[in-house]
Amino acid sequence: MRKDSGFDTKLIHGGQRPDALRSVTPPIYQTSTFAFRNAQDGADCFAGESDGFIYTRLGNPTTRVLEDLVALLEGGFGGIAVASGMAAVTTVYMSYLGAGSHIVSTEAVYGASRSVLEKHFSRFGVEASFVDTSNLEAVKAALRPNTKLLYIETPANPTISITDIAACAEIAHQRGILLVVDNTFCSPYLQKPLELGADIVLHSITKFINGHADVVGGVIVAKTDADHCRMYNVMTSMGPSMDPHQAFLVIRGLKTLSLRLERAQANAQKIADFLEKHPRVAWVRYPGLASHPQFELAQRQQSGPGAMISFGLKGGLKAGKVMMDSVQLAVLAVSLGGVETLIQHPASMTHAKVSADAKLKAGITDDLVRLSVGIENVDDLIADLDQALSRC
Ligand code: LCS
Repeated sequence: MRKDSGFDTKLIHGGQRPDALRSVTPPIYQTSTFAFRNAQDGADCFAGESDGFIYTRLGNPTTRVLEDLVALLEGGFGGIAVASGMAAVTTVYMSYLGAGSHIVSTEAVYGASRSVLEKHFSRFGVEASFVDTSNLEAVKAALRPNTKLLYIETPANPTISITDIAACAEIAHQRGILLVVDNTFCSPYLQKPLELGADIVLHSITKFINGHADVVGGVIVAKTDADHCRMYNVMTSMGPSMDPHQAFLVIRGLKTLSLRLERAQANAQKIADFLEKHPRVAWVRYPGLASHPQFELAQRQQSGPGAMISFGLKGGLKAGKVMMDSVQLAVLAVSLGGVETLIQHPASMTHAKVSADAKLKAGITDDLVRLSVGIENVDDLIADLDQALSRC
């Protein structure tokens, strides 16, 4: 494959390693450990003088294919595959935060990315501020001399608010700190944070990258060798490594990322248009609607609006509950980014552990219903939502 190949060519051929039996798909190296050729080979592997594999917590050939592939798609130095999206988030936190340090994060960040800082990292003396990172003045005002990371999630879960990655990179670099972007909602198909100036990008692989609601996983991609090395060392010491079978499934799911996302976002645009015109719907947040507060930024920063929609009903939470209980095709479940359409209520589900005050401040209102649009026939999805809305 040529270096300047297109995204889809990279998706199909990237990350491949030579295989002795010429296997077209990466074999599953379901082994915990690797035999050394001799004592010197073992010593060389441990000294880093040989690139042979040692032990699966430290690296595995199947997992390496996935790491190399995601790094290629994101345009980074190297990938680090881990057992869940939260393992990716906490590996980044563990690598750069310590007693007396501070992080500035998006106020509407995924619930656990926030609560792990508030409930657990705080026990080790880490401070965190959560601000509306779509407001650059608020970002600048929140930075302190001890701030080590600027961490943004864009679009944010579940408010779909959008943060200017390039502007945040400039702010972070002026202060000599790193910009981390959670790119879960877009995937590298729709957004390339490293090209926009970010230093680290991460994903819950559970979502669009795997895309089939059958694996939980995460990945981190660093722009530089030094940051990759620092986080790899933390990851292998703490041990949230990805299992090779899990990696195999993700590689298989990832191959169709462009096809899945194209279809899902075409469906999402039609559904967002439908919802916006519906008399029972109070508001809709979707980056493909001109009514989105950061519509222009989304057009500049993302190559498409994605497949995530948030909306509220005129009847508030009560009507939202009726709607969630009335859908017959959309599935009432958390998670997102799979081939099936999912509906959920963030205030009582994914963001239940965030305090009521913090939720309100972040715009995670009680009436907010979140839709992850899948690849079904859009007419069937709209008919399903329509019949559910008629009961609200
Ligand atoms: N980052 C974002 C933006 C997420 O949406 C999630 C999970 C994570 C990180 C953590 O990933 P995990 O450990 O679950 O792989 N978001 C979920 C959601 O909205 N519903 O269920 C999980």
